[in-house]
Amino acid sequence: MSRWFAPGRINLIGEHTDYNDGFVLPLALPMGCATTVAAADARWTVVSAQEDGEVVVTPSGLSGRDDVPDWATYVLGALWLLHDDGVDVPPLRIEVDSDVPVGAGLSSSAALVCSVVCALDEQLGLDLGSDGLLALSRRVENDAVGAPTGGMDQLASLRGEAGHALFCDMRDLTSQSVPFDPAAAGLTLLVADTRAPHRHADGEYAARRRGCEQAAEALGVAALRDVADADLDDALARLDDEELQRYVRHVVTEDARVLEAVDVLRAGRVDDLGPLLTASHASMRDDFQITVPEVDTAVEALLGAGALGARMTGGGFGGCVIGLVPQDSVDAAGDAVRRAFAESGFGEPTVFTATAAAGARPA
Ligand code: GAF
Repeated sequence: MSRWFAPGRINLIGEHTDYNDGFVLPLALPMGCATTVAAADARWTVVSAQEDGEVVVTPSGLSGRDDVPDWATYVLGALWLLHDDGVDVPPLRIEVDSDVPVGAGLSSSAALVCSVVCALDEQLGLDLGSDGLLALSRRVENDAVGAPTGGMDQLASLRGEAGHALFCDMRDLTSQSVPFDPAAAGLTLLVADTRAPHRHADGEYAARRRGCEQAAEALGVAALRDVADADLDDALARLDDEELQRYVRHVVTEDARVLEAVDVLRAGRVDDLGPLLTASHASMRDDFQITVPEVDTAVEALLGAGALGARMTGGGFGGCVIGLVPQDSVDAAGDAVRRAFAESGFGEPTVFTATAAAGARPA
């Protein structure tokens, strides 16, 4: 039997830059998914503490993609891909239990997939290593589930380090831990889960990705990461399409903000992160156009209550907002978000504090 835990994540900064071969700066959360894998007789059974019933797959289902509920594809996907790769996957019972809220932009899916992949790696003696675990986790989401995501979430979940953010170069998939200790600067990372229903999030995500790829092609570069911040105006002048111009401006300036954020954290100037977070939000709202009224309201409320900076985190169209808040303003900031939501007629948000925790580990 093997049992692994893998965390959800918050992205501090660097949104929709991962699939543009760019830079991201996420951190692993204390919350996550624990997966237990044990040998079984004849069949493959998947059980979730958060779902009713069991999903049972017979040998034909291992290659034939039986009709299974959506959540179970995040688990069975790893088995299907290993089977396709020629790995002899023996019958197993897989139990998953997660405390990452679904649809909040905190990567419940990466926590689930990465904990399953790590537990399978140990149980089956696959010895995938760090790069192999990342590659298989990404394939589960991209190929088995069919979500065209960019790999940041799995990297953060697998490689996060307590007390650190993870600076990732999404072109070569290298990562470096960068100290992130807001408490030492008298600050708290506050999270407001807007619980806004994701509106068309999947289709809009795919559309942004396609737009970025079109822009890169029009500019004659492999990916938008190859447009230097200093060349942004030239690049924009070479594009006719107003929408693509906005996408390029977001991605190029966001990559530059990630690099600056890494510099300020390495220099121990956590408070200087604030303006970068707020600028990132403005870019997501005005240029990439992936925010919704709930997240904009939460950001304004946090800033109005004294946050040094605030932004939506994750893929967008709902989900969570993060704020860098002085420790003595934490209660007031939470109250401000709840009040603003009540005044706007939105549902009640959930507000909590977050720290940077370790990535996937045996549980
Ligand atoms: C989602 C995706 F899964 C990530 O790959 C990333 O693109 C993110 O949205 C936006 O930065 O979490």
